[in-house]
Amino acid sequence: MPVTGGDRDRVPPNQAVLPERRWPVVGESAPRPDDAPWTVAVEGLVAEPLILSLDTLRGLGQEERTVDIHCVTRWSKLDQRFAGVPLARLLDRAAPLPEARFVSFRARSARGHSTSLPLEAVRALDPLIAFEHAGAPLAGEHGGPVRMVVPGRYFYKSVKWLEAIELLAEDRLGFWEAESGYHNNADPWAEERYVVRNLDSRRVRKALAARSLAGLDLLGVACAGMDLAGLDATGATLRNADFRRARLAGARFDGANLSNARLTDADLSGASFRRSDLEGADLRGADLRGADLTGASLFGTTFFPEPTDPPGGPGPAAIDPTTVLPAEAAARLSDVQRAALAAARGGD
Ligand SMILES: Nc1nc2c(c(=O)[nH]1)N[C@H]1C(S)=C(S)[C@@H](COP(=O)(O)O)O[C@H]1N2
Ligand SMILES: [Mo]
Repeated sequence: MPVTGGDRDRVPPNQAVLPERRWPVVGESAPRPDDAPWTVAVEGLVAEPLILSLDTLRGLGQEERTVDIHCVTRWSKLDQRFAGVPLARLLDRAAPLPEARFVSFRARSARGHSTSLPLEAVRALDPLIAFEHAGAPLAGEHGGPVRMVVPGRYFYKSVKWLEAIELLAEDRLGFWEAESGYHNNADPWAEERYVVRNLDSRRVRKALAARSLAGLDLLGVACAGMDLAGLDATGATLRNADFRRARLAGARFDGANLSNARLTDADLSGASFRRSDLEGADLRGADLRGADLTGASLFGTTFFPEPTDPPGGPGPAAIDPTTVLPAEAAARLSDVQRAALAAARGGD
């Protein structure tokens, strides 16, 4: 999707705008099967706890909002039209107690999915309890009948299938924040994607010197420009790692988690990525000749420049007939990436 000059300022760093008709389903894709009528509760530190049917909730008065959504896996959609009830209206009714400082949003989902925000941020961001998108009821996979839409934060702060809103004195980390190290503040303009663990930097340096990261959990490890040819990173957790321009010829990343890792302009010739997670990873300009991506998860992976890239960025990855990239893996790529891949390989 070409982005005009004015729109570019509306796309946070390292996000790409999806074509209008594409809206990926991220995370859970259906609510918990449950015969009970759908209600939304406001509970915890409030003067007036509420349990509302969806009709009652709608009756509080719906508004339309145009919101830009930004997923942590690097896609954005601008100007999305949602309709629903401003959360502020519900909070006014429930009357949070003075000690309430956080809001936890819980989903009617099998794993009890949740996320949280400081009450102050909720007041500033003015989220919507949404029933409609683009003039139609929200699709079930996108959180219908009712979801949160929180502008100004990565989309993981917007729970699908809203069931309860709980006011708390202390924060309670949400599902992705607790399980997957997603950043609790989630500001896309500050790229608050993942929490970088407090690494024991000596241990990391030793592991890198020995070129063995196998099985280690090194969120956000910084390896830009390093010579790590032959690295063994089998089964390592390397989300958000920075391997830009690194020399990684013959490296083994089998079964590793490299989601959102930066591998631009890296030498990955002969490297092995079998069954690795490369979701949201950036491989533009990387040398992938002789690399093996069998069974890799490539949702949102970038190998080729996108029309939305600023000028002067990395070029296309070097992919040739010696690159093993089976059709099942390529099927998860975006249309733009898949077309460029087919062209690079002479149309297969
Ligand atoms: N209940 C529930 N809500 C959720 C999630 C989830 O897994 N379960 N994933 C979050 C994430 S990471 C994103 S990007 C958006 C995705 O919404 P979509 O599937 O409508 O694109 O929902 C958020 N809300
Ligand atoms: Mo997300």
